[in-house]
Amino acid sequence: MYNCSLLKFININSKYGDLTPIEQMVDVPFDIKRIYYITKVPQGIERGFHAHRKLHQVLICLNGSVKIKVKNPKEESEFILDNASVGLYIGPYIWRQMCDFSEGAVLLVLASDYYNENDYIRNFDFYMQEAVKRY
Ligand code: T46
Repeated sequence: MYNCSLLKFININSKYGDLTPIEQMVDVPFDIKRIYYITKVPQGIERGFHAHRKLHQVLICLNGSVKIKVKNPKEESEFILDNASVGLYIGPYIWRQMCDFSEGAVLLVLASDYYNENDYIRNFDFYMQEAVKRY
């Protein structure tokens, strides 16, 4: 899907456990300026319901699983993240929802910029008006 795709990272597995390195501009297609993580999401809760104008992000589920629903004016798709060495890249003008968080799910997000509420489009009708010009 345009501006949204799975990334497979290296998983260094040994008898001591697993290690996944992620380097900016090598494993993800941007410089990482911020990380945040989402935990303790109660059952049945959905998050997201917005798009970003400029932000690039990679979502990685470090523990448990979570479903990510994404759409643009022409396409929509769903991804289940349940592997700490797989990330979902989401670029600008992709509407996203996160749901079906399993108990204990940990969703790590790598972001290309600092937090800026002005970069969010949180109303779907406004999103469509802006996004349709870009697809
Ligand atoms: C996204 C998905 C995957 C901050 O103060 N700083 C931050 O860096 C972030 C990410 C959020 N916040 C505040 C803004 C809200 O008052 O934390 C509160 C919850 O944020 P929000 O409702 O946007 O959370 P989600 O889970 O719906 O969305 C988040 C990111 O905001 C968003 O960029 O793509 O995760």
